Amino acid sequence: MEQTYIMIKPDAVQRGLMGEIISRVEKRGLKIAAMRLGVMSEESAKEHYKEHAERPFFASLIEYVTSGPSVSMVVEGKNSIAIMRAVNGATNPVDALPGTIRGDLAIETGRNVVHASDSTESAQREIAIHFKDSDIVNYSKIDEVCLYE
Ligand code: YYY
Ligand code: MG
Repeated sequence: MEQTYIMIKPDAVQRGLMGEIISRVEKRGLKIAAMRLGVMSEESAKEHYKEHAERPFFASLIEYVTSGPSVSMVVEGKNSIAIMRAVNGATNPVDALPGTIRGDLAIETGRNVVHASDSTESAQREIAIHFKDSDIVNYSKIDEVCLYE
């Protein structure tokens, strides 16, 4: 099954939104295969966001995602990468539709509460930054017989 990397960013942890966000992932039918709360190291944050290294917002982005505890998850399911991008909504919450996490819970791009990998390559790269193979749990959930044709 396809895996994607999800981060509940530090602003969402501070605002008490972990449960709300995890609940949306679960209700959609996706499976959490790994999950950890911790303060992301600067090294991991810079590696994670290296595609943006030359952008003007890079320094503030790294400061933000390392500013306090965040939650890292590996989320699994058919088309989980595209589904979680849609669940999160547009990068700028102004453009994010109601019903999406950012469209319901965020105001500004620099405090947009969640991250989700944008492609298969990104997902594999990001999972490898934040998790060891042995952190990822392979298990079945009873609802899979109802979720999948
Ligand atoms: O993948 P996604 O998070 O939706 O957006 P990206 O374009 O990859 O940007 C990563 C991250 O950088 C974004 O979630 C917030 C921050 N950011 C910013 O602070 N200001 C911008 N103009 C663009 C992105
Ligand atoms: Mg991105």
